[in-house]
Formats: sequence, structure tokens, C-alpha cells
Amino acid sequence: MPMRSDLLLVHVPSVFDFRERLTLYGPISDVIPSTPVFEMYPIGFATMSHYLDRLGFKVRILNLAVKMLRDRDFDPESYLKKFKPALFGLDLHWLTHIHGVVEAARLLKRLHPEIPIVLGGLTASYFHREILESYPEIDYVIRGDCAEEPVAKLLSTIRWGGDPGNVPNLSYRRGEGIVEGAIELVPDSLDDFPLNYRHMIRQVHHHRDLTSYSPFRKWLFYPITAVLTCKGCIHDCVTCGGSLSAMKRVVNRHRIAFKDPKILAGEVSSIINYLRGPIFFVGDCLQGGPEHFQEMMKALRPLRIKNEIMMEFFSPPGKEVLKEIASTFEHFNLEISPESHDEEVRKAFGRPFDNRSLEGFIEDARSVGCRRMDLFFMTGLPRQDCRSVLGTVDYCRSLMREFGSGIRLVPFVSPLAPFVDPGSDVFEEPGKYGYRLRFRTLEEHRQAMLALTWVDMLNYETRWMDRETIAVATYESAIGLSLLKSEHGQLSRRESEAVVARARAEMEFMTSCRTEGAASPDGEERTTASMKRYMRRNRGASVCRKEELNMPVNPFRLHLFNLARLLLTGREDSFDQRPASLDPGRQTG
Ligand code: B12
Ligand code: SF4
Repeated sequence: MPMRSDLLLVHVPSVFDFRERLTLYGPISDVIPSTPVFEMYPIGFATMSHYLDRLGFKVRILNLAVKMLRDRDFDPESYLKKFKPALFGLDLHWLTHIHGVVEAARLLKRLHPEIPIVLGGLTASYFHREILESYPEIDYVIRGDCAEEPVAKLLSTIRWGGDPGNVPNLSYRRGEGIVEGAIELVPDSLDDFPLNYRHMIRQVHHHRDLTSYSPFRKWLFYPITAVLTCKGCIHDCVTCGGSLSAMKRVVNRHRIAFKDPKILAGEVSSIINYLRGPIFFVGDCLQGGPEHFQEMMKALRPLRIKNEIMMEFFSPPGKEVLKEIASTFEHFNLEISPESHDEEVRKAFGRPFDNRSLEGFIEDARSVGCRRMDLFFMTGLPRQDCRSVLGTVDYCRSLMREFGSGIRLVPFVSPLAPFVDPGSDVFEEPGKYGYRLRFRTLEEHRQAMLALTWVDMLNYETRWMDRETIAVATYESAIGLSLLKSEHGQLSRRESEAVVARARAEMEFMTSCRTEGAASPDGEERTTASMKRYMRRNRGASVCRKEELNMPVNPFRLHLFNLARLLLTGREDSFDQRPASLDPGRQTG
């Protein structure tokens, strides 16, 4: 029996046939929960699913990447054959997924030639024209960072007929030509698109398929959830595809979209009633100004949240803000990305705060009872050379020495990899920022994802570091940080030695790939054989231990009684009501 729904939202691995390939992905996904095939689907899958559900459409999420990771014998072709939705939706949110998305679209078109395929997400929004010109399997691209309403209109058009020209933000083929949809629908508020975990739980139960809804491979062991505080950013970090300038270029967003704090609190309550895992607040909560922040804390405080909380700041907040956080959450952790210890490098990247304010932030956080602060540093920045990267390790040493008692300071270093983001200032004008871009088109990036090592995937080099130097600087600084973490008891000696050994092995391996692979006729074969051996022995993160990212998790991960009640009683929350703005007849644009 074919499985019918209106929309099947499919998230694919970045490289579709990754299980047949041997690739040294290195540290490209070390500081996020995903593996190097980036199995996490966009948060927007959940908001679209809930929005469409309230309109009466049937939506199913399928995380093909997680299924392929968890079961070597899982066959995507025979699995996808079973589905017969009205529309397939694939996310091309991250540029990294271009290979997987094109291969999946080809497979779906072969299996179901009559079913149209739509792409969406930031990367699809930017490359919409090239997608429709180069990949005939793809029928539509919905542009913009809020696709809920356009996708509902597209589904109605497919189901009941109509002119796709009336679907806002839609690019598509008409005859021989391409209609480029202008991005006219750019909501200022996210209130109509809540992230309702109750809906997700019901979907898992309805489809009896937890793997498809898992955001990443090991989610059951580390059931972290996220709430999105806003879309857009007030900052302008030069390589970021979500910066103020990039969002204007890519999705026509000129102002940040916020969410009513009460709705945000509703989202959090849809988590804490069922799950005990950590909650990550995506986006700096101060971006809406101090009053909006206070409203948020006021709405969250009565929930008496016991889950571990992670909040991120894009620049150091004042002590009053930290006190508010401390009075709202029982267990809170903070993170900030200084990117470099060198203030000049940080400024050139687009984060103009100085080390004094960073250190003041750490001190204040410690004094209000913050448990842990993660510090994210990056390699491949403007004005940054190898010496500067190693200087970051020295700076971390001095920070840990000065503030290490009373707060757990956890520094990470990772490369800007694999790509400078499309639509970012550097992508648009690389020379101005001291960068040289190796690839520009989607097709070039698709090929790059098939490279043997992560260094060959990089779409850039800088005036200060070529790709090999970026790799060496990354590995050397990671070695420095793991030794430091071992000195401070964050890693055992064995754990730290394993990180160091792996970083050294990868450096050596890449050198041998370059010399042997290119020079001798059988070099490539020998490289592949030694790589096979290496890859079999080494799995997981390459410049840190993945577990270093984790906050403590309550061993009883679920509130079983509440879950059972939810599943037995069905609908029960205010999010399920259909907001007035969901009137499908409403004019858009
Ligand atoms: C939060 C976040 C994350 C979270 C993940 C959150 C998640 N699951 O969505 C974490 C920290 C894990 C993460 C990781 C990564 N991220 Co990130 N991330 C962000 C951040 C800060 C906010 C994202 C956001 O606001 N999303 C909300 C909006 C934009 O999307 P959405 O609601 O999920 O989806 C809507 C639309 O995009 C669209 N849509 C999306 N998919 C689809 C599919 C269809 C069919 C349709 C119709 C529509 C559609 O409709 C949705 C509903 O309205 C942005 C920076 C920024 N300021 O935007 C970077 C950003 C998106 N990330 C980026 C990158 C590069 C990555 C990584 C590849 C980095 C790395 N090497 O590790 C990984 C990939 C992770 C993976 N897939 O496994 C780049 C992407 C640039 C690009 N165009 O490729 C950004 C722009 C900036 C950056 N460099 O960090 N990220
Ligand atoms: S990297 Fe910079 S511009 Fe991008 S989302 Fe973070 S703070 Fe904003």
C-alpha cells in the first residue's frame, strides 16, 4: 500500500552515497551534534509540519540521513518507493547538502516521475535560478526564510489546481523559461509558526517512526531540543550567510523577526512536560532589546524549568541580564564565540568586542552561578595566520587559569568549513576581505563535497593562510586545547591523548595524500588502502571529543506519564487552534 500524504519532507545526508565512499571529513562537524554528513534537518521542518497540519494537510518528516547512518543495510530506494505524496520537499538549507539533495531528487524522479519536487532553505533561496537551470528533476524552489504560507499555497495549487504564479516566493519553470519568484512574503513576526514539540511527539506516534523525526543520530542518548528566538541577525560577521547583509541579499529580510515571549514560553512548555534533556535557545536573546528580553524571562520564569539550559550571546551581556537569567533557570549554561583571542582578527570578522568585556562576562557569569561557559574559536578568519591561531590556545590557558574555578570554561576550536556561506559579504566580494574563493556555482560545490579530504572541500583560502596551513593550524591548536583540558581535569589523560593522536594522524595522512596521491601512478590506490585502515579505526570527532559538547542529561529522559496522557487524549494546547492569519484565502505579498 503506498503511503499517501500531502507533503513528504525529506532530509538527506550531505553526500548521498557516503556509505560507499571513503572521505576524511576531519573536523567539519566537530562542534555540532551532527556527524560529518550533517544529518540534522532544519528547525523549519517542524514549524512547516505543524502549520500545515493546522490547515488540514498531512505532512510527514523523513530523516533519510539518520536512517542511513543507523542502519548500513537500509536501502533508500526501496524505502522511498513506498511513498506517494502530492509533493516531495527537500531542504537545501545548508550548502553542504547539495550533493545529497541532487542525488535524492534524481532518485525520487526516477521512482515517481509524476510527483513534483520542491526545494527550500537559505541555499536554495540564493541559488534558485541555477537549481532550476541545472537540475531538471527539481520543479520548484520556495525562497525566503519563512516558507510555511508559500508551501501551503503551493500544496493547494497542486491539489486543487491554480496558477503557481500566485504562490508567493516561488521560482519555477514555465515552458522553456524560468519564472523567478520575488521574495515578497517576509513576515516580521514568527508568532504564526511556533515550534510545537507536542505536535512532533504526536507525529512520531502516528507514524510509529522515531528515527525519521530524530534530529541527529545519537539524539536518544542526548535528547537536546532547541527553541528559535528569532530569524535574522543584527550582526554582520563577514563569512556568515545569516548575517544582516546576507539575509537582505538571500531572503530579502531587512528586519529581524521575533516571537511573542508568551509563544516562546509555550514552546518551552511543550518540551519540559515531556522531555528532561537540555534546551538550547537559538539566537542571542538580547537582539530584540532589553525590554523584549525581560518579557521573555518573565514569561519563562513561572515554568520553573529544571532542564539544563544553554543560551548564546553574540557579544558579552551586562551583569543585570545574567542575574535575570539566573533567577529564571535552575541550571543554566552560556556560550559565546569570540572566534579569536586577537581583537583585530575578531573585529575584522565582525565581532567588535574586546577581551576585557569578554573576561568581564566570564567573571559576571561565574558570580551569578552559571555552571558552564563554552567558548568557540575558529580558524580561517580574516587577518588570522597560523601564529595567531596558536596564540588563541595561550589565551585560553590564561582564561582557564584565571577563571577556571567556580565555572567550567570549555574552549573549542574548529575550522570555518567546509564553505564560506553563500550570500555572505566574503562570498560576494572575497578580495575585499583577503579571501580567494575556489568555487562559486552550486555544481562546483557539489563536486567539492566528493573530495577525498576536508581540506580539498574548502571553497576558500585567505591571504594569511592557504588550505594546508588552515588545516595544520586547526590540528595544532586542537592539540593545545586538549592538553589544556586534560590539565584542568576536563579530559582524562587517555581521552586527551586520543584526541592528540588523532589530530597528528590526520595531519600525517593528509600530507601523504598530497605527496603519494598525486605523484606516483599507484599512489592513489595506496592512499585509499591506508585510508581505509585509518577510517575503520577512527570514528567520531577529529579535533575534540563529541561528548565535550554535552551538558548533563537526566537519566530519566522522558516524563512517561505526561507522554502517555498526551498520546491518549490527543489535542490539548493553544497552538492547535488555527490563528486568524492562517486563512488560506488571505492575500499575501
Ligand atoms: C541555529 C543554527 C544552526 C543549528 C541547527 C538548527 C537547525 N536544525 O535548523 C546548528 C548549531 C546545529 C547548526 C549547524 C550548522 N550550521 Co547553522 N545556523 C543556525 C543559525 C544560527 C540559525 C538558523 C535559523 O535561524 N534557522 C531558521 C530559518 C532560517 O530556517 P528554518 O525555520 O529552519 O527553515 C525555514 C526556511 O529556511 C525554509 N526551509 C528550510 N528547509 C526547507 C525545505 C523545504 C522543502 C521548503 C519548502 C522550505 C524550507 O522554510 C522553513 C520554514 O519557514 C544560522 C545563522 C542565521 N542567523 O540564520 C546558521 C546557518 C543556517 N548555519 C550554517 C551552517 C554552515 C551550518 C553548518 C553546516 C556548520 C558546520 N559546518 O557545522 C551546520 C549544519 C548542521 C546540520 N545540518 O547537521 C550557515 C548556512 C549557510 C549556507 N547557506 O549553507 C548559517 C546561515 C550561518 C552559519 N555559518 O552558521 N546551525
Ligand atoms: S555568525 Fe555573526 S552574523 Fe552570523 S548569526 Fe552569528 S552573530 Fe549573526
